[in-house]
Amino acid sequence: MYSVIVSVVVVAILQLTEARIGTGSCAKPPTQQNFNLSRYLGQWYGQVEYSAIFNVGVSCSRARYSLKPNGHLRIFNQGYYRLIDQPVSVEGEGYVISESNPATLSVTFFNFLPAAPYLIVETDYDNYSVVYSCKTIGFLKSETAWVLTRSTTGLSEDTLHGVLRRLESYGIESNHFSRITQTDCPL
Ligand SMILES: *[C@@H]1O[C@H](CO)[C@@H](O)[C@H](O)[C@H]1NC(C)=O
Ligand SMILES: CC(=O)N[C@H]1CO[C@H](CO)[C@@H](O)[C@@H]1O
Repeated sequence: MYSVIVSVVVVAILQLTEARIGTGSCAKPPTQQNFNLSRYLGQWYGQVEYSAIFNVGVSCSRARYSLKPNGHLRIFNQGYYRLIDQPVSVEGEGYVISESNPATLSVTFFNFLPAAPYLIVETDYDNYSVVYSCKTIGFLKSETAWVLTRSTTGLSEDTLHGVLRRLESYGIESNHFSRITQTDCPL
């Protein structure tokens, strides 16, 4: 029971710290055309992330996507918390809300936490993916975004800049991104 409470608290903190809290409305980026969930499955590594107000020193962020028997997406996120010198992992579930919009998922990590939209803005499946998640709570918004890559090396600087410029044009500010360390990962 104690460990359950600890992980719930850690996840709640993760959710708060991994998002930027701001005011105004969420960006409305386009999503990947003809999104194919099967091609999206497998291992991804975070290259950059919309950083939180608090820098809690997460490195080695990675996500593994697989299919559940019910057709929903199983999301397994891992990272390493330098601050507490501990690996942290959290499992969530996502599903496509409407088949007419296959790259828009609803994702939840614990039953008591509200589900958040999860938009796959663009992906080529083999190299990179851009994810945007934003939820408004009254006049506040909680917003986060990642560039995920299939390799720990990540995209080249030029390609990454191209991606961040496109995000900027959708109102997702590139100066809010910070780099995720993917070396010396004790996971
Ligand atoms: C999605 O990708 C899988 C695996 O590459 C492929 O077998 C399937 O035909 C694709 N589905 C569509 C609708 O393109
Ligand atoms: C632009 C780019 O890096 N493309 C690579 C994407 O991944 C495939 C499969 O690993 C490579 O063949 C491409 O060169």
